[in-house]
Parts: sequence; structure tokens; C-alpha cells
Amino acid sequence: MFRTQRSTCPFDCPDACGLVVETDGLSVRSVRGDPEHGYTRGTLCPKVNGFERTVHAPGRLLTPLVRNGPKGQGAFRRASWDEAAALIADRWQALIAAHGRECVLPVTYAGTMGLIQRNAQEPLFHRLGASLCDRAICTPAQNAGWEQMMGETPGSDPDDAAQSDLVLLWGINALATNIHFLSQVKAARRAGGRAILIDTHRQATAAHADRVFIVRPGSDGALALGMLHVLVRENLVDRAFLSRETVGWAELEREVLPGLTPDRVARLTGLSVEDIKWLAREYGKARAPFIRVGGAPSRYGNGAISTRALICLPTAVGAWAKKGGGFLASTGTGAAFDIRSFTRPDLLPGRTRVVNMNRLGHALNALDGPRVMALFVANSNPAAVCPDQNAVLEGLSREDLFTVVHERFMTDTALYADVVLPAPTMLETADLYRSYGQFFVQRTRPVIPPLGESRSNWETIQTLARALGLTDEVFSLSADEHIDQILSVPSPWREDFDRDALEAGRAVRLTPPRGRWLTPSGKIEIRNDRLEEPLPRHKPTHTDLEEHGLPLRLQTTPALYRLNSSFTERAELGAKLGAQTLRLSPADAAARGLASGQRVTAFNALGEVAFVLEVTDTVPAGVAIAEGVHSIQAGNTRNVNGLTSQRLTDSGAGSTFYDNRIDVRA
Ligand SMILES: Nc1nc2c(c(=O)[nH]1)N[C@H]1C(S)=C(S)[C@@H](COP(=O)(O)OP(=O)(O)OC[C@H]3O[C@@H](n4cnc5c(=O)[nH]c(N)nc54)[C@H](O)[C@@H]3O)O[C@H]1N2
Ligand SMILES: Nc1nc2c(c(=O)[nH]1)N[C@H]1C(S)=C(S)[C@@H](COP(=O)(O)OP(=O)(O)OC[C@H]3O[C@@H](n4cnc5c(=O)[nH]c(N)nc54)[C@H](O)[C@@H]3O)O[C@H]1N2
Ligand SMILES: [Mo]
Repeated sequence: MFRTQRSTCPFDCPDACGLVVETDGLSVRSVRGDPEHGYTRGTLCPKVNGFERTVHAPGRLLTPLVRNGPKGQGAFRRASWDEAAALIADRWQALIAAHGRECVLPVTYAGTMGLIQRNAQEPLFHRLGASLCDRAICTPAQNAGWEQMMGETPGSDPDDAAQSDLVLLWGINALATNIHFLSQVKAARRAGGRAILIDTHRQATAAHADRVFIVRPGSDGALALGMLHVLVRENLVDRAFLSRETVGWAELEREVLPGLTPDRVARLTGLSVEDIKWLAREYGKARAPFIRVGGAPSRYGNGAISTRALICLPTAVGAWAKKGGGFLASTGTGAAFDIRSFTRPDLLPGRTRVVNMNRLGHALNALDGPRVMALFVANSNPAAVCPDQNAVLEGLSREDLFTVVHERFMTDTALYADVVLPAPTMLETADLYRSYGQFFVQRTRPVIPPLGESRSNWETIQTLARALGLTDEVFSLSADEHIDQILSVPSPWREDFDRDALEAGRAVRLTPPRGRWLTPSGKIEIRNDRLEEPLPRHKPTHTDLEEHGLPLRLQTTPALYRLNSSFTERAELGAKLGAQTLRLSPADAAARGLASGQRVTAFNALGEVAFVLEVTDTVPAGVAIAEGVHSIQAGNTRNVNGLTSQRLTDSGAGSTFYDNRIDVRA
């Protein structure tokens, strides 16, 4: 007998889809999009369609493993949970006694986005007073830029874009990374609206755009300010909105915008003067323009200040107040849940070191400060996803580093573990999900029992806490008890929340607070005097400043058939993704005597990476595109992160994956 139950896609994706899962009680038969979910509306991406093949993939880790060969070579023997937990507790206690509590470092990111399983490690490492991980690998610069101007104001509703007459897809490959937003784009276009894509190369989402503008990497802030210059000159700004709802417009108009003439912005962005004027006029004259911005424009040395410049666009034309208009980077639903009863920052015994995961390579190899001696990895694959892969692998190879990896599969990171612990998929655990790209929340219960001996992130932390002799109450409560506790804290976002529907497993909509700006001044803070740069300005990227740097700007873009490094277990997706490929323009290939299909080496001061070359006129001269985070077990010795640096953004200490230069040779 088969039965169906609702669940949620846990991956780090703005869509956070509702799922309908069919099982026989022990194994999963099919996974489909929930037709009754208000955002999923019954469709899924190619990765989670067929997710039963991930759940039951032959590579699933089913028991704890203990290393019994050289580091990094994948030699392991099976162990029981009791043995593995005792071994970890003994080693951690001995290392803490010898080196101090900060020698322990957790590195966790977003293997699952559920509030419990994503944050499970927090109470334990707070309680231990370990070093903490600044999980700054994705868009903290964008979040910082938003927060500096908009405070805790939620982003616009993606559904509104369906009623827009001009949707700007700005540095987002929605076809791969935010597929449900394309429904809004299609609806807007069906109703006579237009979509414009602004990117550094002609990527797949171009098929859904009326016009495509190719800009120089990291020049979005300059483009936004240049458009504002034109909007002012042509009297297309909403002065009533600006004087009522913002602070600092006058200074921006007086001190910053005069310098961003179309001529100068053309030089900075690579667009023509006519294109800049056209964009500004279309934006200024639109009834209700909607901007959907991706993460990429913020993954540069100027990422936060560029984000502020972008947010000035809807502000200048008052798009926020127009039905169908707005700006969406993140919906900001984190504000709807206070999870401190679970993460317990109050348990920290005192000050502790915070390690930025973008600088993991540095942290593992540095000799200054308390040396990292014990690494706990869960929900992440840092050997593949962190910048400066050579530094990360050098650190992970240290014989004196005791590494524990909690994983579903033998990832590039798990290969370097001393102890591997088996993790379940989301269909085997309970959780509470919110989304950063829409406003629905779902509470899930296990659909099938955990496979093999796998234990959820929270059960794993409970197991380790017990082995360490920790008796705090937080460790004794189940995931469901913690979820109940989180939901018992009231929030203005949940005033008319349908709790019964939530308990029945349905997606329930949050009500974002609207009608006021949640900033210290109560207005949109174009000028923010708390910052070193009170006004948005044009700032160069890291690579702009390397005058004599290598000639090609490297773009590390997400792939349709991968979620960062996840989904290597699915051979059919791997076949569609293909080999690790670098795309170059015909001009750059010809200048180097290179042809499509050839094996090439990309290099910079950080390392060398082998690719198969694809020559294509979708890529402009001076740019190189490497799509997807490939595994170094698939015949590659390094992936593209062998070429990305540990440099951080201007604010938010974010990653700068897109801000690197390379050259290529045969
Ligand atoms: N299929 C799939 N879906 C995913 C992911 C995945 O790996 N695969 N990853 C998930 C995660 S963690 C995230 S954060 C999101 C990311 O999803 P996106 O926000 O779509 O991805 P980005 O990396 O930001 O890149 C988006 C586009 O921006 C372009 N770009 C790069 N630099 C610039 C620039 O300076 N200006 C402009 N205008 N464009 C630029 C890139 O070429 C790329 O086409 O997607 C999530 N969803
Ligand atoms: N070159 C390049 N590098 C990138 C990116 C890029 O586009 N290009 N994207 C960057 C971005 S935006 C981000 S957000 C980061 C993402 O970095 P990560 O969050 O590390 O992303 P994933 O590669 O998906 O790795 C997540 C791992 O968690 C595991 N996992 C899944 N569920 C569970 C669970 O319940 N428990 C445990 N213990 N493990 C689980 C999965 O098997 C997977 O190996 O990567 C960044 N790195
Ligand atoms: Mo991300």
C-alpha cells in the first residue's frame, strides 16, 4: 500500500518548494511538487523531481566510519555510534585540555535550510565555548547593504512581479536558481509587460527576457547610479515619495550623481551611452517596475555598497508604493522566528573566536592564535565550496587535525575525515522551514524512518552532548519540542497565522509587516551616518584595483543540474552537467590559439585548474565562465575554487567568488 505525505525541499534555494511524497512506509516511491502550495504550484526543478533517487542512492552513508588509512584517501572502517561518539568526545576533551576550547571549530552551512537541522550545532558549540563559524559564504554583503538602507524591512513579494510592466532580472539566473520566479516573469510578459536581463554573459534565463544587457563584472553599482543620473536629468524621479519616505536623497543628488554621467558609466560598465539612457528611461517611465536581484552582484569587493546603489532605483521612482513594483533580494523571513531558545547564544562561557568560512583555508593553516585542532563539519562541503581550494585541502590534510564530518554522501570533504557520521535526508527528519525567496512556512514530520543508522543533525548533536557528559535541558528536548518552543514566541509576522494548517503539514503564509520602513529613522536611509561611507557611491572591485592583473575575469556561476556541490549522487544529472567546462569568447580563445573541446589549464596566483574549453559568443571578451561546483573525485584534481580568493567584501565579510582574475593556456 502506498501513501502520500507533504514535505519541503530543504535545499539552499529561494523557492523552498512544497513536496508531495509517495512512500510504502519505508522507502520513497516518488517526489512531486505540491499543487496546493501557494508558490510551488505543483512544479519542481529537475534536481528534486526524482528526489527518491537521492534518498536511495547507492552512495548513501549508512553507518559511522572511522579512518584507517592515510588522510584524504577514503580508507575507512565501519563503527557503531557508541564507538564513534566516545572517540569524538575523548579527542575533543583531550584537545581542549591541551590547546584551549577555541581549538574546536564547527563549519556548517546550508545542506538543509530547516531551522532545526540547519542550526543544530549551535547550542553545543556555544556550550563548549568553541570557535564559532561566521557562515558568510553566500550573500552577507547583500544582506548588509540591504540592512544599512532598509533595516529589517521585508523584501517585496515575488508574486507582485506578475503585475509589473517591467521586470529586471538583475544578476540572477532564475531558470537555474529561482525557477518559480519565472512564472511571475511569464505572467507579466503575457499581460504585456517586459523582462530585462542584466548579466555578465548571456546565460540561460536570456530566453525569458525581451532584452539582455551585458555589463562588466562588479559594475552594477555604477550602472544603477548612472541610471539615477539620467532619471534626475529627465525629471523621472518621484520627489514627493523621496521627501516623504527617505533621508539623504538631496545629498546623493548633489554629491554623488553628478559624477556618474552616462559617458563615465559607459566606460565603467561596458554598455553604450544609449543603452544606459534607454534603461533609465524605461525604468523611470514604467508604471510598476520590479527588480529581482541575484547574489552575484554582491560577491565583489564592492558588493554591499553596490547593493545600496541598486536599492536607490525603486526608491527614486517610488516603485515600492506601486502595485506590481518593488525590489527583491531576500524576503527577510528570518525576522519571523526567534530561534534563540534553540541556538542558545547565552550558553557561551565568554568571548570566543569567530572564523569566517570564506577564510577556512587561512584558519586551518594559520599558526597565529589558537590553532584549529578539531574540525566539525555538517551541512556543508567546504573542500569543494569554499574559496581557495588549495589552502582548504592543505588544511584538511594536516595529520594533527581531527576532523568529524556529518554527511549523507562521501563528499570531497568527508574523504578527509577522521570520523564520518551518517546523515539522513529531509524526508527522514522533522523540521520547520521558511524561505528567503517567498513567504510560506512549512512544518514537516518524517515521511520514512531514517535509512540505515543515519541520525539527523539534531540527534547527532544530542548524541555528542551525551558522550561529553553535558546535561543542559536544551539537549534533552526533541526537534519537535524545540519547534513548539520557537512557535510559542509571538511575532508580528504570525499574527493571523493558520497554526492548524501548519500542524497538518500545509504551507502557511507569513504576513510581512508592511506600510512602514523598519529602520532606525523610520525612513529609507539613502544616507546612513552610522557608516564609513554614508552615501552609496561607485567603488571599484578587487580585480579593478589589480591594474596589472591577469586578463580574464572569472565567473563561478551556479549550474542547473547542481545545487552548489550537491547532487553528485545522481548520475543522470551528472551526465547533463557534463565535464568541468570553462567558457571563453571567440576573441579570447583565438588570441590564445585555443578551440572548443580542448583541455585547457586556467591559472592565477592561487592555483591551476583543468577544464574542457567551450568557445561561445554568449561570453564577452575578457570574461571566463565556469558553471557548477564540480567534485574533485570526478577526475578533476581541483574545481574552480582552486582559482577563487579568500578576500572579503566591503561590508558583511562576504565571499568574493566573482571577483578573481585568471588566464588560460593549452
Ligand atoms: N540549480 C541551482 N540552483 C541554485 C544554486 C545552484 O548552485 N544551482 N545555488 C543556490 C544558492 S546557494 C544561491 S545563493 C542562489 C544563487 O542564485 P543566483 O543569484 O541566480 O546566482 P548567482 O551566483 O548570484 O549568479 C547569477 C548570475 O549573475 C551573473 N553575474 C555575475 N557577476 C555579475 C555582476 O557583476 N553583475 C551582474 N549583473 N550579473 C553578474 C552570473 O553570471 C549569473 O548568471 O541559487 C540557489 N539555487
Ligand atoms: N565556485 C563556486 N563556489 C561556490 C558557489 C558557486 O556558485 N561557485 N556557491 C557558493 C554559495 S552561494 C554557497 S551558499 C555555498 C554553499 O555551500 P554548502 O552549503 O556547503 O553547499 P553544498 O555544496 O550543497 O553542500 C551541502 C552538503 O550538506 C550535505 N547535507 C544535506 N543535508 C544534510 C543534513 O541534513 N545533514 C548533514 N549533516 N548534511 C547534509 C549535503 O550532502 C552536501 O554535501 O557554496 C559557495 N561556493
Ligand atoms: Mo548561496
